[in-house]
Amino acid sequence: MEAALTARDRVGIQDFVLLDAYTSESAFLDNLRKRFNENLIYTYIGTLLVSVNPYKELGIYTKKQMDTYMGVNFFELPPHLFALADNAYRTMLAETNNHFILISGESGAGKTEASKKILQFYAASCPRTKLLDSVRDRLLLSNPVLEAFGNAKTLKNDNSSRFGKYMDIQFDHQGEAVGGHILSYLLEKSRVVHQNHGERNFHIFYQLVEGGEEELLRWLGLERNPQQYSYLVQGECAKVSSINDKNDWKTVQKALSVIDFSESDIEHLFGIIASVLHLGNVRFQANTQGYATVNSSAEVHWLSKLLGIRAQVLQEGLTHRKIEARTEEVLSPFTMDHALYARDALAKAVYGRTFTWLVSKINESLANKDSSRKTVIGLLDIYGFEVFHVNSFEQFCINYCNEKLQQLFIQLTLKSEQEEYEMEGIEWETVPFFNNKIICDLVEEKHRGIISVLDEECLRPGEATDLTFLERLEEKIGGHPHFLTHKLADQKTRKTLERGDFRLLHYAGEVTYCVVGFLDKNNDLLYRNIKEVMRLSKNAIVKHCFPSTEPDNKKRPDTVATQFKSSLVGLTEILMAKEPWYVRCVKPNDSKQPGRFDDVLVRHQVKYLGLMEHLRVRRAGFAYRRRFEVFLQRYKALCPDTWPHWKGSAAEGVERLVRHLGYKPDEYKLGKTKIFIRHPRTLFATEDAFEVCKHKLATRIQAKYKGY
Ligand code: AD9
Ligand code: MG
Repeated sequence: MEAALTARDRVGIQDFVLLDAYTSESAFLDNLRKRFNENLIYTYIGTLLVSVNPYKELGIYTKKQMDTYMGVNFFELPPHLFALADNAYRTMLAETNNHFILISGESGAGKTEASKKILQFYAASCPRTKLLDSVRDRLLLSNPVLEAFGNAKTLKNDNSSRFGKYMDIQFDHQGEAVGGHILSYLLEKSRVVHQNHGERNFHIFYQLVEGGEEELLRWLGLERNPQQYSYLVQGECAKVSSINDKNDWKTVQKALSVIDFSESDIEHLFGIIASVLHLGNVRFQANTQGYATVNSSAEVHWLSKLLGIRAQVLQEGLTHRKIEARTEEVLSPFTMDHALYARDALAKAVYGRTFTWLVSKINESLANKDSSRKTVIGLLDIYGFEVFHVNSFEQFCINYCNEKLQQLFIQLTLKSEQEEYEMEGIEWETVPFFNNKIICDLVEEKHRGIISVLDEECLRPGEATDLTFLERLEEKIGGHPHFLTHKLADQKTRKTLERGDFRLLHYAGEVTYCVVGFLDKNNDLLYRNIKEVMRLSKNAIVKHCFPSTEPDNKKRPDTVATQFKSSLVGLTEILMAKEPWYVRCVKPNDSKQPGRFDDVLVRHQVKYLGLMEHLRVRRAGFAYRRRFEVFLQRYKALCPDTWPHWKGSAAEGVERLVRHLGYKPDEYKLGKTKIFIRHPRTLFATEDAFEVCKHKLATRIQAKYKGY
């Protein structure tokens, strides 16, 4: 007994629900720390998995580990990501419904790693046929490709996701992975042309320059030195010790060939990457009238070759815009500033559209041609909440996205769960929680939300500036408790805010945003004539990305923030139609170090992730619930009163059934339409009894027919 206690003391408790001092945040933290120090990074709150980033390889994701967790009841083995993945998978098969796994946490907390491990688990675990091995490989290899093009080193994470990703893994009725589909969300394009100090551009650029074969580089006109390229050196950290660009290049090459990219696709794809680098090195010179002319013949030569567009046409496109004079269109020359702006806008557009093309190409390769019914498990891995020294439009979008996911989590767990108890007439003492809907509304509400105000300012070209946007915000939402500016702040707080800043009190903490660039980035303007120039390209991908059917600038497309907002509404709808599973990732320290557990940092995350509230609801609530009809139908064979037919109401049938099974009064509650079961172990016992019963029945039927 003593030995057992010591062990428990050392490794903590596997499921917070079983923690004695469950209401204390300190006890929660102690348990998490204890486990972390023993390299036990996973802990449950019921079926929710809390994961703490170990920042080191733990050897817990081997094939052997996968086999151990396959098909085993959730609580029978130590907590693991694989247990959650396996449970979702088996529930999907048993109930023929769709599921999703929401992986959340701040930047660097381990979301992307978790999503990759889950995918690997599915690839390894489901039944294998030779034919479908290729689907499996493609699903797995889509990751390194998308990471190369969509991830980058930031100050928070050396492999930070700069796009949101939702991936459906499709399974047939036998549980075989038969296809997939990826949705991507708002790529941080501005990184292509600008990186903050200590950050890099997207990995693919460095991979190509460091790892590309001599012949390829010669063909692309590139030198094997990132320092040569203005788009690669602004962060002054082209080399990162944790990243091996050369090896990653090889992985991406292999992946591209497995995912059905043809030789010519690959040629065109790297033609584009090289073009972006050349474009970044294009310099301008002012002519006698002060207008910009291109002063980079070598770069233009390579751009012309790689894009298949005549040099003169390119130069004209880079230095002029078409404007409409009364009856005709005339070319208006750019000033120097304008030319640099237009060049960067083109680089961002080409890269951003190529990324979209890449996702659709991967989707073609993952598509399952068979139309028979499939069920899916969706994996959501987005960019985590982030706060830098200076925060801009990109952080605003990323943090807004995190607010939306927190809102979804609240809706699906804390809110709806408690409402359900009330609706079902089950006695319940409400657990209070912070509902971040107020912040979501502040950002997205029609007419008075921040995005609406921003869009309105974007409609006043020439008049509006980033600062007038700030003034409008002060006018419209000045009194909001989660919004603050220099002007609105009290004297003490004012010192922490610049005049061009606004501060949002997010669910995960305060973030001060600098308004510079908000209007431009939201407009994401690309002049019509440069689009027309791109349309002439002989590079098939570029041509595809700039179709002639594209609405021109006269019809205003939605702004970036509005498009993002709509895509998040779409995502929420997709998720709401599925059964949820949660992985909450926690970052143990800010220095990306193994073995360091920073109490203040972790406590803050435990708070804002709503883990204590979740625990309280779970502790007091019921882990499992099913409609009477469904429950009765599944287990009716376990009770002579209800087998084979039950004539009374489903509610009465369930009552008879559970009484026969010996459920204790505190183990379950009967609501108006559903039975609620407090602990999973009660249900597991019933499920085990059902398996035995099924087996007996089958044997009896076999014996009966043997006689004939
Ligand atoms: V961001 O929001 O995309 O910036 P993520 O995705 O949450 O962030 P990521 O999964 O990329 O973080 O993890 C950051 C780094 O932590 C990884 O590159 C690994 O070095 C490290 N990590 C994360 N999870 C694990 C793990 N389970 N085992 C070992 C890990 N190392
Ligand atoms: Mg990530």
